[in-house]
Amino acid sequence: MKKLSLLMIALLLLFAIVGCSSGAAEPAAPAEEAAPAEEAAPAEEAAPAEEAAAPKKMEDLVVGYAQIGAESEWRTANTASIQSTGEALGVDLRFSDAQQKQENQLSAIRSYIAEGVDVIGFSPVVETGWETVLQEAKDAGIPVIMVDRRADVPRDLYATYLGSDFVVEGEKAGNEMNNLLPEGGKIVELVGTVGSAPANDRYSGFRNTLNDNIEIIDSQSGDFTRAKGKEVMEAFLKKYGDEITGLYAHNDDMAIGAIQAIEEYGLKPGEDIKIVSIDAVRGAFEAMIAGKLNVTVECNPLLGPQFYDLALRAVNGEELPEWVPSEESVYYPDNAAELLPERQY
Ligand code: GZL
Repeated sequence: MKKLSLLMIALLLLFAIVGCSSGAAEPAAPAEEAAPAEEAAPAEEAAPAEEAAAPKKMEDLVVGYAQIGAESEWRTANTASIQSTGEALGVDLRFSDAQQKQENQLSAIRSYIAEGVDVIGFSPVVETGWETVLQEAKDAGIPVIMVDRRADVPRDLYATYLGSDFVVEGEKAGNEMNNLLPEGGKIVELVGTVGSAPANDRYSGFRNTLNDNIEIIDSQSGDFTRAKGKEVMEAFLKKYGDEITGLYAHNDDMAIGAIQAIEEYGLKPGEDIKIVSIDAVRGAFEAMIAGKLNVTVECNPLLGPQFYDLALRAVNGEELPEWVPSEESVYYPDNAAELLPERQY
């Protein structure tokens, strides 16, 4: 009996020990000794800081170019320079012709922003109305280069302006008119596209240097085209006739149109009416050779090489000068025939 009791007690003790351990939450097994910290793996070599992106090469460039239109020989040469240079350099060029309408240039620039091009080039048809779209380009991180004409916008909205000094061109034209009319005279003026930088600046530059004995009796816009230049000159001749002794045209295309009107009226262009114009396109050289134009002040349209050089530098983060002026000269009839064969536009 005694043995039975002892067995019973042992069994009871055994259950007591086992029961505690089964019902109660397992005591957390003594935390495993944390494995001795592994030799902390050396911190991952910090990934090298983002490799600074390699500078883009010319053949990587995606360029959006919003051209004004095809209003003149000068513009045709300017477009050819932008397109042919881009092709030669292997650039991906997206090019648009706005037909001289600002709304078309604005939508072209917005399409380039949406496409995410690397850089935008454009020749603003007029000086105002560009701040909003250029802010959109800046917000998108796309540098903008103004080519040929400049817009009236804050400096932080464009990388640089590549183009002529139109005031100087006008001043050169005024000096040439003084030389052609030393005794003074009455002249008319064919103004470029209203509101455009070349029209505004050639207008004021001309008046900076014109002698007081020369009177500008009328001034109208011919919108830089031959057709409109002829039309306005016909109206001037109808109104003033042979009172007119000189013509200042803001570009050669309007001068060539005016030459046709003067001949149809019965006067001799270059003799009865002295003519000074600007651009120095091939048509002007041909008119000088024919004795119908007295002077043309050069305005260089061959801006393609400089544009792409500046575009690549802007895309690669270089700070560019506010203005990169183009080099220009003045041409006369005496060597026009000799120079014509080498003229590129
Ligand atoms: C000048 C350019 C002018 C030309 C015109 O840089 O913008 O526009 O003088 C052209 O012939 O149409």
